[in-house]
Amino acid sequence: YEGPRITPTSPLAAAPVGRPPRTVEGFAREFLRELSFGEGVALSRSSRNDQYLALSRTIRHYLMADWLETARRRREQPTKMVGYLSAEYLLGRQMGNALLATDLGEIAKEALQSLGLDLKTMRAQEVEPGLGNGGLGRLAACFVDSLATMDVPCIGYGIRYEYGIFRQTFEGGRQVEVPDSWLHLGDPWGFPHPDRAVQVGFGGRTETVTEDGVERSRWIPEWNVLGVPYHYMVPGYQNGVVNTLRLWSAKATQEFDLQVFNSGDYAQAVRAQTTAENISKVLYPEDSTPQGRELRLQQQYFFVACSLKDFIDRTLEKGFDLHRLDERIIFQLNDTHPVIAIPELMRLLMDEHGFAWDEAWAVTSRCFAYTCHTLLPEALEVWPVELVGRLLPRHLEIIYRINEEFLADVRSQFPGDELRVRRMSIIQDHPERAVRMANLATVAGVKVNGVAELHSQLLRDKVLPDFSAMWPDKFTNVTNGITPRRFVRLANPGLSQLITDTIGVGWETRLERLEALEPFAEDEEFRERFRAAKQANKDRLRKLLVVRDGIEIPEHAMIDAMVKRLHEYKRQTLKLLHIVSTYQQIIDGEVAKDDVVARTFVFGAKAAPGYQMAKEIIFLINSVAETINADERVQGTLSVAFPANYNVTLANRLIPAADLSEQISLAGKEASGTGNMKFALNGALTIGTDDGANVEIRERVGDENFFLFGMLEPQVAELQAKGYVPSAVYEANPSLKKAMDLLASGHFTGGDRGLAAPVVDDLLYNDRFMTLGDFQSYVETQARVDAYYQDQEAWTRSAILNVARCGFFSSDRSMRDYLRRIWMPTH
Ligand code: 8GP
Repeated sequence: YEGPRITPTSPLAAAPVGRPPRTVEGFAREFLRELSFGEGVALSRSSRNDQYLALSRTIRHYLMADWLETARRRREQPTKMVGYLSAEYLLGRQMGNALLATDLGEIAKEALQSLGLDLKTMRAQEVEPGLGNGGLGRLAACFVDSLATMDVPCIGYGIRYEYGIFRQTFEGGRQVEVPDSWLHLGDPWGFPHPDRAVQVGFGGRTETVTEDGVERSRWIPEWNVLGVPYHYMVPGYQNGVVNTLRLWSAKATQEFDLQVFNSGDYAQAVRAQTTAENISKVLYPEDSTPQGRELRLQQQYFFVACSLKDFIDRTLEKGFDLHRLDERIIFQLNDTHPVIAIPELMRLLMDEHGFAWDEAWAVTSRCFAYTCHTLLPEALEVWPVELVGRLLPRHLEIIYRINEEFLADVRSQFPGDELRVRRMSIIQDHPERAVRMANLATVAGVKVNGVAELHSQLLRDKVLPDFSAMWPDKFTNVTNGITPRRFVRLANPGLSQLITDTIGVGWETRLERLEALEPFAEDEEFRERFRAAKQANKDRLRKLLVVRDGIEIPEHAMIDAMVKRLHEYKRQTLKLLHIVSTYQQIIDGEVAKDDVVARTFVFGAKAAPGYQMAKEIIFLINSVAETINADERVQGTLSVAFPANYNVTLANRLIPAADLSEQISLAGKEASGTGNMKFALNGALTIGTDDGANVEIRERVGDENFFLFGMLEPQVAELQAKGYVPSAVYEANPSLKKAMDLLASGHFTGGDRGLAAPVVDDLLYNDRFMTLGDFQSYVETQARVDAYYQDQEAWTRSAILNVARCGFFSSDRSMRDYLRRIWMPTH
């Protein structure tokens, strides 16, 4: 070795890996080195998975120096950080994103080619980490991407579930869930740090002790688990910044094992281990519904306890005065799942750092902010007092005290208003005594935000009206956004190239620059290229669906896509009724097949395993798909594709290919939606209700470039109050009646009427989300869609304007809003 002498303080020791060479040859060499030294195989003997793992590690090397450097910079100049607390991160595949962030795509491709390998094949080997359910989890992934890209100090805290969201398969048209063992073939993007494990207690009791003449409560937990952190890189977009996502994995403590082992009960020892490790075993596959299971509360407490300890003991500089904690951190609570962090911080400050109650509360009430993601009252988490007391007795005491002091404030501000006190209490009495997590978050949070303008308004007026009356300034809005890196640049290379050719580089981090595309909507040649990019995306999708699902779709039909979790409020059934109605009109000769615009309806949707009605709807969609696709009378005009297991990877292929985006929830029910933004930014037109972020999309793209239909939220509320009778709507509307009757007739279910009945009967006699009430408006608007689509120049013009005018929906802008309105308002 000829270089300088290495000492513990030399720069080489701070970042011993240096930077691998950014050349094709250098990359190939790094890769081969990883293959032999990392995987222990020669290229000639390596499997595809060996190659995938070695390639991932090679790409990692290129990020490593930046990661260490970012961490060093943040340590040496500590500033206020964002601690994003989220039980879900729906990350999607990592490799493509890492290649984009490092700008190594071309180099990697050529290097692999020189070795006779193919980058695409390699990328396809990756199992996406599906550590989230849907929009809420994907939003967290977009936010950490944006924060890294903007060089904002952030740690994303969450859970490293061993099994993510289930893999969906269909058997006889019905959803069957298969475990998602995403770690099976290795986790090349995760860095385990078992040495930095932290211990978390559960159960037991509290006792009162007197210390220095002061009475204090103390928690004596009954059992403990270890939280082992796994670090994942969060690279900014080509800016040399790499932030950290810290996901916790549960492990049994040694002491616990030993105790039981020593008692001679081997089987019991192994069971104990299982109990502990079950905590991070599996993601709850629920979306917009609470899942009141003990294990879920364990998960929630487990990851926030690990995270707070990690921040206070490891991340914060030694000796920092915890009275000023809010100068170093703001914990953003992604929905109510991490809200138990509030009493946990109180406990840490009082029981472990000797703070008095008032001191601890002064700090705690400055360190948290809360984002609500729903409008469905049944989706607001409540935890039975009995359960909280059994699992977290000290926290229950703290919650009671917070509530006591809070209610005293309410009484002094609203004397004599005991009904209000009962509504606002953190503890509910009926139907069972339980902790209302949203109330706790609102009481303790510096800010409470909704995720789109309309949602934030309804949150103030309908979900938490008493709180907004008491603290009007606490409530704010931050409209959601999506990362343009993954959802435009990576997902849509054709359109991205066209944009760069037209307006130059840099739009990926300054998405409002897309505005510069606007004049090109009038440029015929540009429109032609725009259409060509869309057609190329459709071709890619068509090929993928054949290989992935054995589904064939026609080459030139309009792609009409509805992809999102299956939920009644989202109204996949409304889409289904439109399809059935169109089909019925053709087969009954009411319209000529050739007069109908050819469409491929694409669905993607997982149902929560316990959500029976959602599963019935999936079955019915598949039944309709099978019948229509086999019916010669509509061949070439109507087809329905429902690829199983819609996930981030499929979204990246499907969204860029779509012409029409279906955002058809009942007004006032979809908090925001983010798929709506992804579609618009990829040049699909939206047919949508006046709901969630649709409202803001329409405001920006203009009425002429958006197909609005359906009741507005106040009309929904009015009809609800008046009494909504779906069967009367059915009776009064002949085309609706025909579609419903056909659906009920057994035509799509092999003659068995019973199979369609659960869905049909619910629509007729219940229809909580007024599907039938919006049917007429929907089909009329779909007729306008058809007419407009026939004028391809006009359609393309509108599609271009959608892209040009939706720069606002970058998650970078969301992050700027959070920074200004919530995290660092004084900056
Ligand atoms: C979702 C909303 O349904 C969706 O409109 C929004 O775009 C997304 O969050 C991101 O903000 N909400 C949920 O998934 C949700 O509320 N889940 C928790 C209640 C369990």
